[in-house]
Amino acid sequence: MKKVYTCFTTDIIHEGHLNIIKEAKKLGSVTIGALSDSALIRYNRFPTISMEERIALYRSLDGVDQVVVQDDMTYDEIIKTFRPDIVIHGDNWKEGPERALRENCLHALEKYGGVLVEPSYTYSESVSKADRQLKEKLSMPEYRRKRLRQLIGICPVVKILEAHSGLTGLIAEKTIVERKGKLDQFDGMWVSSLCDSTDRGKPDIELVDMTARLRTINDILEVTTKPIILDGDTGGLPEHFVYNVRTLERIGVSAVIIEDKTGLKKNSLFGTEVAQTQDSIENFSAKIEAGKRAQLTDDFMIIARIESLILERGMEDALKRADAFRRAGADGIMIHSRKKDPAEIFEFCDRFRDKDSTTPIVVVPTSFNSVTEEELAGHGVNIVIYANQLMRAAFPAMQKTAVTILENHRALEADPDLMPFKEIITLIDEL
Ligand code: SPV
Ligand code: MG
Repeated sequence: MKKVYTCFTTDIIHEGHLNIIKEAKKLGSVTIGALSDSALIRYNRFPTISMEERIALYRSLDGVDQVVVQDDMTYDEIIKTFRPDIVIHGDNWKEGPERALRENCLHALEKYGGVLVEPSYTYSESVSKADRQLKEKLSMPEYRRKRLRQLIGICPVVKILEAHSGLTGLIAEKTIVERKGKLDQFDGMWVSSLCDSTDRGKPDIELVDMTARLRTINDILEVTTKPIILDGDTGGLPEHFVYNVRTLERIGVSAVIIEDKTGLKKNSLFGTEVAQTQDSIENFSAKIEAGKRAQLTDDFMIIARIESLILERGMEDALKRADAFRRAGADGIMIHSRKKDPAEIFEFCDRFRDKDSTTPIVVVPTSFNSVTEEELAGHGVNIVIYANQLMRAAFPAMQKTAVTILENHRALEADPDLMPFKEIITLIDEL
């Protein structure tokens, strides 16, 4: 009896999976690899059921002889240990970033003469419906909201990209790259006050009110499934903040980050060039406490952002505040800096981690952008937010196009820089 192996990355079994098992069964005894959570979220989507439930689900299928765990999305390790005679996979992985996994699999099989069999991928109404149902489930508030905490538990570093519209949300949701033979994608979205304001042509001074911010969030919620972190500015009055916590929690936002400033807030990247007032430890702690009391689920996170380094109040002040805000109930600490060199961020993280090994640390490497996610994780950082790069990419591109059309009295010269609309709309799901 030949050993036939396939890897499943799904929470829902549809016709396509059953077809793979049917084809596999014709060739020998069938083993299914259940991809681990950490590999699954980089490769595909966040699981809606646990690893144990996925294993039980695959085991219950007719024709399956055994289920094993595949720890990594690449195949070399599992192939080396399990030595299947045949690996079976739908032919859809011949295209796009998944090609790298196929090559890795072929290479591992080649070493001992194993064979890859690739039946045609099943494209059908029921397969696409199952896919839509899974996405729908992932986008529901009760699933989406808790996902940030789950990701912190699974990933060495959670990667968040700024989104300020449905379209930028789709970019954060769907962009997948192949790097060093593995696939990678963002884990969630940051709704930045700077970009949400800029997109409306307004300054980042808490002028765009919560009603407008909620409209942006809703546009993103409508078309995505990944978790959202809201930049909540100062959180406003504690009496208002508590209502906003409830609203955000209800609609499925995972976290709000509020910064310890008061009065007229200006963007942190201005630093001390503009007048900005830091809130007192007592006031800001009281705001965090009020927010935590208002919260009804265990999922939602209120993250305290410390502006001491931005405002040049020193490391000791930053650490003292981190300790106080944590004691007030903050679920995480964001430390911000506008230095090019990440040294002060590293020092803060190391010293904070000496005393507290668990509270999540969040950073926004806009100024200290040469630092890698791996380096930050090495200093205990849990969440990295790319806070404004999409907006900064779009603005000069749009401006250049406007200039080119004006200069030429026609659009032809701008065309080489433009994406055909046909390509843009491939990002947009149709029902
Ligand atoms: C934002 O994105 O609005 C932020 C981060 O608050 S920063 O602009 O770096 O202050
Ligand atoms: Mg902001």
